[in-house]
Amino acid sequence: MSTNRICEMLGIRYPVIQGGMAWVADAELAAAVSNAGGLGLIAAMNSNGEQLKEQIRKAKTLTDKPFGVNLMLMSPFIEEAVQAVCEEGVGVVTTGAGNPAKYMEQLKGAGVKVICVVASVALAVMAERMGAVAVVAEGCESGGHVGDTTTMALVPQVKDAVSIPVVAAGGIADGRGMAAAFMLGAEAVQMGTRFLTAKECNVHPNYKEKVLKAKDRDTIVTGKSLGHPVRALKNRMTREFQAKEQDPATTPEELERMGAGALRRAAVEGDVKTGSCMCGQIAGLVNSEGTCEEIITGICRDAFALLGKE
Ligand code: TUI
Repeated sequence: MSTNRICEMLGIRYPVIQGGMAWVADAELAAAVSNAGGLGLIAAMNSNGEQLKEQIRKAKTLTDKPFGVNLMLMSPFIEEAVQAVCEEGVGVVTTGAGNPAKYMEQLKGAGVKVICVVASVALAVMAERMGAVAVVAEGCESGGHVGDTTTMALVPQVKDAVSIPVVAAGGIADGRGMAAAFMLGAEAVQMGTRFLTAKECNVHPNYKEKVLKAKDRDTIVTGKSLGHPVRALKNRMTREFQAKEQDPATTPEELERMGAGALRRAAVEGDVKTGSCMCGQIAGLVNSEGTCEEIITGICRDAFALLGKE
């Protein structure tokens, strides 16, 4: 298997990073991805400092391989999460849903490698200047909080704008997608939706089943009017949210209230009708469960065969 800058800097075997899925990516998923040779991530999103430390310690008991934490910059607990990551000696973080400028010095000072998830060339350039070791160029095919540029258009433009390695995300779930990403200049891929259906993923079974059954046009982006567009599977929640969003009488506060707790409702409680089942457009291609090891080795084998690499 050929290696590259991402594998070398992160100490991983395969250039595959797991998406930092809020309410989904726990210590067990992160450890399973890392044990399979990728980079597993614990989502800090919903955890305060103590809860995050617990997950980090748990992951350390489940794997001796490198793993990281995803910092969701809109989290109410972001300061505590950054502190916890520094104190626990986590080797790498990915940051998303904002500009991590405020936390860069603290993280770098504690020896944490920072990989910024970006949806634009401008933020990628800023990330490199701030000392990020890599960027994840995340296209709007992704699930969850999205920008508005596709992976196909974003990855090569980010690649040309920075010298640090680029990781492609959004719409990738098999060897063809990974090979295409490499042709666009990426040195690794980040996948969320593919790992949502992993055997080791503890998302509620109702949510997993909905992703496995989804077809190509089953996702929708809502929340643009609030400034944080989110891609999720169409259901009663997205229909009602969309109707409210189009109604001029609706206040932003009303929409925020509708959105609050919706991801937890789907991912933890399994309410896939009134909850938010965030997932990417590639869900239509994801039709079977598999272990993290099967997912990672299968995708890399197919991608490297297509690319003519060992
Ligand atoms: O962050 C993500 N994906 C996410 S976060 C999330 S949790 C959530 N729940 C409810 C509402 C909103 C979020 C679910 N999925 N991906 C990384 C990502 N970052 N995508 C887009 C961006 C982004 C967008 C704007 C990064 C920076 C940015 O602006 C930066 C600036 O200049 O302030």
